[in-house]
Amino acid sequence: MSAITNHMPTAELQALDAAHHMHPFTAGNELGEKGARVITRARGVTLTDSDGNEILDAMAGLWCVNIGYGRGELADVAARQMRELPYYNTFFQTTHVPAVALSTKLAELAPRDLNHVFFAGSGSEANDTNIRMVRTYWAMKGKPDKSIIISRKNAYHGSSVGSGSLGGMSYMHEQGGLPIPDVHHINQPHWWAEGGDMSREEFGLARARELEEAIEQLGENRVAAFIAEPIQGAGGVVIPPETYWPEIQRICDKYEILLIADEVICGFGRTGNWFGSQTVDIRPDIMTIAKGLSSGYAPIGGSIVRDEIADVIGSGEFNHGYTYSGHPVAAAVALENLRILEEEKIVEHVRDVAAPHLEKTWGTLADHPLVGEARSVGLMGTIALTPDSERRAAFAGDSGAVGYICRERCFANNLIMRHVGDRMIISPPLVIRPEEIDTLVSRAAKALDETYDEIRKQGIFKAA
Ligand code: PXG
Repeated sequence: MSAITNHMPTAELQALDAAHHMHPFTAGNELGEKGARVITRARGVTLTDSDGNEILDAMAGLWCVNIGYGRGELADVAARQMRELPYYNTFFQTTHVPAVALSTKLAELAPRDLNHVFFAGSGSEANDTNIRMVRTYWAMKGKPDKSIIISRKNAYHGSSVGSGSLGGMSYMHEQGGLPIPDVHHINQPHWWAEGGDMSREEFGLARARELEEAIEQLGENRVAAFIAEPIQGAGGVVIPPETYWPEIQRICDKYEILLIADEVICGFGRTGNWFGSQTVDIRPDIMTIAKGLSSGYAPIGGSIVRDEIADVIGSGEFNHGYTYSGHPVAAAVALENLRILEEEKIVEHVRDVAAPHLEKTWGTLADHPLVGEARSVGLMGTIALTPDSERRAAFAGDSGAVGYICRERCFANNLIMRHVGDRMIISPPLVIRPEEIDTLVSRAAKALDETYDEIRKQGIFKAA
């Protein structure tokens, strides 16, 4: 059976979409005026839209389609599982085969004594679990005052009330009464934008030490945990200086603060190891997972938890869970995804083939007159657009105006690349081949040329 290809004309779909479908992070009036891009099919790293355009998806959907599109094995597994047992829950001392198999597999893949999995339906839900779990852990150890979670500005940890509070996006806090109490944000290790005259190394240490200052100021007896992504994704692929993470680990150890690594983007091969924590060499107490866990073929997330924390939490009843925690179809799909990642050596492909090739070719974009830096780790890439790379200057106009133009030029060249402010970012499917990386980089270069021409024409190629 093939996918549904027979659909209404694009304009009709767009009109109905604008009339009835409320989109995340999209201004409603823009939808009405321009219409949404309708994606109908996908294979490998390539999307097809309702007008038949073939687009290279350099974002892997939303950082999640790690094994690429169109893997029929996952569809087969889902159909088989739906026939066998479409749903059962994992509450009140019940379980089912997919949840058993997936938690066992994750315990095997995760480093050290991260051997226990609490399932959720998404990364947001998993981070909400983490908030309640770390606070409950300390309360059960007789330290109920340890409830503050330290996070970072410009972090993204989800969109629910809890996870959105952990996140450091001020424009999200402005809507809906966030953050919840006892969440504290420190600065991010974003040297390009905020490093001033410091070297990368000095700046990395200075930003890590803000954690120590915050703990001392808030009181060690009040702080439960620190949460961070090994490499910030949605914040603009912020690759921290080498000095940052070792110092953070030292501080967490010294004050016995739990370290939560949000692996929702970095996990499952994105950085060239199974987990981003291995790439930056840290020892988290909890890892948040989602996205690449199922390559986005089914919604599933979770928290992978160390033995000691699971023992403490398990010594009583944790009054927490979701109807779809460990959903059998999603779990079976995730398990099949992990089989493919492992058997086809996709993480090794990232580490040994794709990431070195991307680093070399993506790096050449740094020579473009609009680009200040072009960096990548694994298959996460970032470029800073700037009118003056020497000074690492921002543009004079609104932040993000140039990035938006560049994103539109990417679309016009059949490339999906995101902008975060005036930073362009990529996170392609992990199965991308070297020749596809060449296509990606040459389309990006063309989009940069067109952006450069456009902003000079508009007279906005000016430093702040
Ligand atoms: N943690 C991290 C690090 C994420 O990137 C979440 C948690 C939340 O996961 P769910 O499954 O609840 O969405 C995310 C999600 C973007 C973008 O614009 C990024 C995410 C989601 C939507 C958009 O880059 N990341």
